[in-house]
Amino acid sequence: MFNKEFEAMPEKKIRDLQLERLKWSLKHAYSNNSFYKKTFDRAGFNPDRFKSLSDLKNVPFLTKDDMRDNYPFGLFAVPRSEIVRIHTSSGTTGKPTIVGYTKNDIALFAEANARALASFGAGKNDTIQIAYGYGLFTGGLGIHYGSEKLGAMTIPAGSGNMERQIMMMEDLEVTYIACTPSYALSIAGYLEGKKGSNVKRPGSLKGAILGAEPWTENMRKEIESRLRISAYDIYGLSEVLGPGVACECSEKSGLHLYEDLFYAEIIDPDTLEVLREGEKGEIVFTTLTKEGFPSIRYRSKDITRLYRENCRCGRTMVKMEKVAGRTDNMLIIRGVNVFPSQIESVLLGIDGIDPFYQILVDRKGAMDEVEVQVEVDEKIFTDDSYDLNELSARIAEKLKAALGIVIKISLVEAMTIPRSEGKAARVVDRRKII
Ligand code: DLL
Repeated sequence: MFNKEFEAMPEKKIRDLQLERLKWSLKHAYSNNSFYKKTFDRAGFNPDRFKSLSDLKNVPFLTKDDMRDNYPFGLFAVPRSEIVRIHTSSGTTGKPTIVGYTKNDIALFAEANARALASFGAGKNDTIQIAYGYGLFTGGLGIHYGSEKLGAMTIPAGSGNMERQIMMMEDLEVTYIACTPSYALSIAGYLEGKKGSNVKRPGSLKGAILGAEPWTENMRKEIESRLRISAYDIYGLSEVLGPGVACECSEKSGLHLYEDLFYAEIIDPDTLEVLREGEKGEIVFTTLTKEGFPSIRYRSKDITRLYRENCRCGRTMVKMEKVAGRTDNMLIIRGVNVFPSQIESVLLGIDGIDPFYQILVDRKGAMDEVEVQVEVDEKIFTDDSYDLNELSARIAEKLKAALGIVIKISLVEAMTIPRSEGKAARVVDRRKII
C-alpha cells in the first residue's frame, strides 16, 4: 500500500476523520467563495452548525450548470496568486469547466494517483508509459505526477502515434501502459494487423491502467486476452480532482475510493434522496482537503453503487462498482432505458465480431430507432461462405433478449468505425441534431 495509515484505516476512524475534514471543507468554501456563501445562505445552512455526517443532506448540490454560470474562476476559493495549475473538464460543447489547483492540491493529486498505481502492485521498479492526453485534460499530468511520486520510471508519451508508442514500450521495457480502454483495444488491433512485421507486442508489458470512459467486464476480458496483460480500472473526474478518485486493486472487484480525501454519497437522480450503502444511483462527491477548487456535493451524473467488504488486499476504503454509464448518456429508446455499456456487454460476448462499435440513434416520425454498427473480423468479412445475415440476426436477437428492444445491426468492415486517441464517442444521437 502506498499510504497504509489511510488506505487501511478502520471504518470508525475514517468516519471521524471525514467529519473533521468536512467541517473544514464546508467552512473553507463558505468563507472564501461567494457562490457557496450565497447558496448555503439561501438554503439556510450554516457550516458552523455542521455536527454530523448526516447533516450533509442539508447542503445544496453543486451541478455542472453552476460551474458553467460561474465560468471561469467563480468557484475558486483561494486568491488567484495561490493557484499553480489549471485543467479543464472534457466538456463536449461550449465552454469547458476550469479547475484550479494550489501547491497542496497538486501534492494531493500526486498522492491519490500514487496510491492508485500502487494498488495493483506497480512500484519503483516499474516503467509506466502514459498515453493519456497531456495538457488541459487531467489524465496525462495527473497519472504522471502519481507515477513519479511512486518512484516509477515515467514516460510521458501522450496520446496518438501508435507505432512510436509501441516502439517506446518495446525499447524501454515498459511494464504498464496508462490509456483509455478504447486506445488499449486500438493498440491490440494495430499489433494484430502487423503480424509478420517487426512491430510486435512488447514482451515486458504486464498491465494497463484504464479509465476516463466506461468499459465493461467483457471489454476487460477482450483487452486482457488480446494484449496478454492484466487491466485495471481507474476512475476520476476533473471537477473533483482528475484521475485517482478511485482505483481497482489486484482483486479487480470494485474500485477503492479514497475516502479520507473525498466524501461520496449515492442519490436517486430523480428524487435527489440519499440512498443507502449498496444501492445504485448517481454518485455525488464532496472534496475533504482541496483548497483551490473545493467541490461540495457535486453531482457527477455517473451511475454506480458503494459497498463495503473485507478486501483481500487489506484496504478498508469503501468500494465503488465499475461505472456503468452516466445519467446523460443513458438512452431512452421507446421508453426503455439503455446504457451503451449494456450494448457493449452483449456485443463482446459474440464470436467473430470486433469490439469496435457505434450506436446511432435516430427518430423516424415519433419512433426512436437504434442502429448499431459493429466491425466484423476481417476473415469473416472476406469469406464468401460465411453467412453475415445469420450473424447480424443473431446479434439482434441477443440484444432483444437483453434489452427488450429491436435494434438494427449493420456489420461493417474492420477500421470503419473512427478510432479515438482519447475518449471514444460510442453514441451518435441524431435526435439531438435535428
Ligand atoms: O476523465 C479523469 C480521468 C483521466 C479518469 C484518466 C481516469 C483516467 P473528465 O475528463 O473530467 O476526467 O471526465 C470525467 O469520465 O464523470 C465519468 O463519466 C468518466 N470516467 C472517468 N473514469 C471512468 C472510469 C477524467 N474508470 C468523466 N469508468 C466521469 C467509467 C469514467 N467512466
